Amino acid sequence: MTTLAIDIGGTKLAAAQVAGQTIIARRECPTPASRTPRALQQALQSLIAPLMEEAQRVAVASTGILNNGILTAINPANLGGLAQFPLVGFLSEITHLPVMAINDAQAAAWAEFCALPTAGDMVFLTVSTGVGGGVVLNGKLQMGNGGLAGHLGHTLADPAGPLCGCGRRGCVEAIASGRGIAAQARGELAGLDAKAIFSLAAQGAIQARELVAQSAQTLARLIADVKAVTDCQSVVIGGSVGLAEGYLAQVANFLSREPQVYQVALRAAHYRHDAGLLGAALLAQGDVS
Ligand code: ADP
Ligand code: BMX
Ligand code: ZN
Repeated sequence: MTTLAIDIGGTKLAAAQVAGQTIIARRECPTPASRTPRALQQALQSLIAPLMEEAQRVAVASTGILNNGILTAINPANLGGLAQFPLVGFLSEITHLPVMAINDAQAAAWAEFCALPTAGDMVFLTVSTGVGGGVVLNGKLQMGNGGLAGHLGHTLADPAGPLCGCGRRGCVEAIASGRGIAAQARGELAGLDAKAIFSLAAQGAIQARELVAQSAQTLARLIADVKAVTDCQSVVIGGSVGLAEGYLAQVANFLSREPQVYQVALRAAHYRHDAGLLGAALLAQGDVS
């Protein structure tokens, strides 16, 4: 008996067969960009088909806000313009299994808390297509009344900064995320994605290094704010930008320049790129730690 775990991100869809805390099989494909749900439905259907055997339940970690099984984007640009999708209804229909779904960063926060439950209050931040967050206080994952809790990427970093897809100006996400980094690239870097910009930064390209540093500095300021709000004992970083070589060290360096009261233990996600998948599975299985 396994849990079919699905992670819907702004860049990639991942699915896995999970037994206990172990991933037995895993598949991945790009997230389709379309304002209509059809493309996402088709991509999900073909992604999960080979993993359905023996599945007892479905657990989804998805970018966006999950409320009553409906996926709503706070930043529709991260889902190819798709703003609303009946996620749980669709997956129940095609799998005939019980389906639970929560926000991707909230799910990842739960997995990371379970990996180190003695670490105390914890905040997870994913720096990926967007910037997402999940908060675990007193051993409880905070989801909020309508699923919005932990959306730390949409706190203000710079009132004069770039417009965010959520409608606000200068959100952390608009500056620090993979999409945000790419959108700010100019000249010879224009049109490149964050992965390519990170490679050029590693080769010493000045603008690329500045974009990466600006992201890391923005994240460090967010972490200081998070410490002030939650007094958490640790902050865990995930996502492909967050886990990129050298990124966490830059964040730690910028954070160390803030006053002592804002200092907090920083670590990379124990489950790396699978934290969302595992967190959703653990929540669906009812595992507490
Ligand atoms: P998702 O947002 O779908 O969960 P990821 O966590 O992989 O997916 O984040 C996607 C973002 O990370 C994209 O902006 C991509 O360009 C960037 N990215 C992917 N790999 C790397 C890498 N090795 N270094 C830096 N950025 C990366
Ligand atoms: C956005 C928002 C969050 C999500 C975060 C990280 C949407 C579609 N998503 O802030 O709900 O947790 O991105 O998502 O509004 P990812 O795609 O980068 O993993
Ligand atoms: Zn925003």
